[in-house]
Amino acid sequence: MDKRIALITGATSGIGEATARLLASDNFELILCGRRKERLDALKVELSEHTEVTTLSFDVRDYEAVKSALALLPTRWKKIDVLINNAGNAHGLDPIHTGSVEDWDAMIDINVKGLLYVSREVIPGMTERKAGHVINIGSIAGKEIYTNGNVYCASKFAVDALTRGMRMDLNPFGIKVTSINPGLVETEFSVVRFKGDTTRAASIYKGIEPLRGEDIAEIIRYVLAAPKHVVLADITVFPTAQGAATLVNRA
Ligand code: NDP
Ligand code: 8X3
Repeated sequence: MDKRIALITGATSGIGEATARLLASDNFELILCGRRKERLDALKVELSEHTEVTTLSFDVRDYEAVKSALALLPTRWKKIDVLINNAGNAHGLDPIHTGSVEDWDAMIDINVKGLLYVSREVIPGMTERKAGHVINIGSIAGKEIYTNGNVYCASKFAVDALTRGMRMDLNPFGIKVTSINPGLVETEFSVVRFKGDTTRAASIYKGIEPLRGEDIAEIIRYVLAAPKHVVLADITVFPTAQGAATLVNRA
């Protein structure tokens, strides 16, 4: 069977990086994206032992950069079978009346507009070929709202709406659309949310065994292995210690 081409945004860390590692050993060639070029280069060297890898370094907030990076892909890489919209982060955890406008812009621009920009450049190839699979990484924050989660939750509720909209719009083309909505996954996520405060970041996972990027990668592998007539539409996944966005059973 021909290898499928998967484009992963946010492949420099966490869920995206773990997914790149896992898919490299499956039947996939990889387009790895992120801003940190040195990490992309290192991952390319590592994974090239298993499969063909190319990298694209751009900021998903910059539509012109997204457009030109994808336009400059060599023809053989343009037939993208799987788009994994994973790039995203929370910035801050503040009440609505004191939140930072800069943080709000980052979350809306990266998690919502960035996902749209990449999708706009990749999906037309899929509709033309009448084939493809889009996997959007949402969050439990796109299903439930928690105190001080306000704008991050809004951005992930938007991802949920966009995923459902995509599934409808792309239905005539036989394109699969999946959303995966994790609870607590220990990655660089909380370090970014708390602006480098590693102690506060670690406290989020204290007394529990959180999910790891690898757990989400395994789910992505499973989703991609489904037969042609099967699509896993919407998956929510928690660590066993978590019962809802804010219900965590700590030791
Ligand atoms: P990480 O911080 O470990 O990874 C985030 C990734 O997104 C990095 O590769 C980063 O790459 C990329 N990224 C961030 N901003 C931009 C940007 N402006 N342009 C391009 N790429 C960007 O976090 P996770 O792996 O945990 O997060 C991945 C996804 O999972 C996110 O959408 C997050 O919202 C979601 N999620 C995470 C959960 C968790 O608990 N960790 C739970 C539920 C959902 P670089 O900095 O190199 O650009
Ligand atoms: C990340 C999970 O609970 O921090 O999306 O919002 S949470």
